[in-house]
Amino acid sequence: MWLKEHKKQLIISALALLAVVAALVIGINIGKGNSGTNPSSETVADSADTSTQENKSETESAEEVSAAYEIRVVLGSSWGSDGAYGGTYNITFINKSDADVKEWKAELEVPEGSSVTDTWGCETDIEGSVLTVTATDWGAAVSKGGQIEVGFNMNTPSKITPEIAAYYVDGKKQDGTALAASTEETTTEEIKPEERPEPESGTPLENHGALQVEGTQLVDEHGEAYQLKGVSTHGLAWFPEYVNKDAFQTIRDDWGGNVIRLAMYTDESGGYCSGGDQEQLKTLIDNGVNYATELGMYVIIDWHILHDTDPLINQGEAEKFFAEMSAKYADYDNVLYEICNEPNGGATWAGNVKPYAEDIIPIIRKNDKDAIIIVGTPTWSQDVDIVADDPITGQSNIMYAVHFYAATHTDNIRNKVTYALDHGLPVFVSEFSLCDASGNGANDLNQAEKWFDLIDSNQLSYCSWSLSNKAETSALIQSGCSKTSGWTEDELSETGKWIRNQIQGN
Ligand code: DCB
Repeated sequence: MWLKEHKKQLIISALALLAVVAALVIGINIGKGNSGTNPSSETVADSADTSTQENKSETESAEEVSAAYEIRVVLGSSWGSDGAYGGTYNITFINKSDADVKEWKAELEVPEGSSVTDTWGCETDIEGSVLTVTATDWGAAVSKGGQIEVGFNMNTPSKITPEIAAYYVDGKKQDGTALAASTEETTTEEIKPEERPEPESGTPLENHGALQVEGTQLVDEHGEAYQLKGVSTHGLAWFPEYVNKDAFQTIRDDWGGNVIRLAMYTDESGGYCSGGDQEQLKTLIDNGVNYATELGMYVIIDWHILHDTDPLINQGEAEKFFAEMSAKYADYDNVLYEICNEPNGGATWAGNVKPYAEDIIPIIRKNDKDAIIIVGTPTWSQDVDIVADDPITGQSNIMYAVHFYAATHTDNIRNKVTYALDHGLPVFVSEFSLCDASGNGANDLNQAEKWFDLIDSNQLSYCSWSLSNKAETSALIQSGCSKTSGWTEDELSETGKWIRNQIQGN
């Protein structure tokens, strides 16, 4: 009985083995048919072979892919509490392959009800619990061996670091995401002062050289994103004493600043076009540029329109002024030009500011081919959204001013900035303070924090109004202090202390 069963099993096994061998032989034959001449088997063989090839190349590229690209999601600073978290998320895409990447996107798992508030270098879309992050503008292309960091601010019901569910490179879904994706969390609180990197040796200018605009980002001579952080003088005619080398050095060495803005009013009393001593004003600018240059700092020459509302009103003087300045400082890598501080009143972008800029920019470019030129925007340099829909074309290294006074300008102006950045407009916060739009009144530090979340997450450059001891909230120096450099913390105003802290990165 047992033997009989055993025999039966043996026969079955033998038959199975035969079947396998037969299948293999057929398989080989089909394979052969591909390279052979039998037309009837060719179609079968072709498709069999193609699918094998496809499978093979898919497996191969999957292996290659997990080594070829790497994506990391890092939660930077986060805020809020149970029920409503906000966080800054940065996504680094590393191209380890030997081909340039034109575009990439990632799908992240997020809790339902999450919403993205700001983005940089990418666009986002949330459907249910899938957040699609599509790299755009300067974030999209990653040359071989290169890497790029894009990011966004997101509100979530709970504190999370999202997992990457899938990612795509040049339209092709990539495998090995689990391998490639890694998440880590850093919080600003965790970085203790003693763990901060040593300040770089050498001056800002020695280390970063001539600046350029790439996409919406200001970058240094090495192509690295670079943030200018510093202060604006008050009106040069009114507070000339702060244009001194020690003052600038205090801003550089004690505050950690790398830029000074020289504000020259055009139409207020003592203004360049309203009876001011033009030679004296130009000497102050020249001194300021030279001190900044000796200290290896960047310096902005600001044509501070305000009372004159429309830059076209003093256009003739502006043409002469910028022709002269750009000829004088053509070889200075650290000089930036701000051509109209704050258009306001009835000055529109299309009718006034843009035509003015299109007149002045070529005048500067004739002498200085590549300096950064900052163009003011309507409504006291707030309407960067309007400009984003109609930017100046055919020019490089152009940025657009956005100014804010935190106690007056809140979400709606921040939304304009986000809109502008999303639409590829490079913005520069060339003037701001923490108080109201008059430069006085109480500071709104809560709003100021919100502004700095936006500024720092987008690496925007900024200059704080104003380096003076005027008895107004925005003055950085206590009104009772007559020192013009080397201020102790006690000699700074509330604004001064807050801004110094901010520039220092605390
Ligand atoms: C800007 C100007 C700047 C002005 C500050 C604060 O103006 F670019 O020149 O500075 O913001 O208002 C102030 C000084 C005062 C000085 C006065 C001369 O702090 O010491 O006496 O300039 O006029 C803005 C910015 C925004 C708005 C309005 C003004 N706004 N503005 O949104 O309404 O009318 O000056």
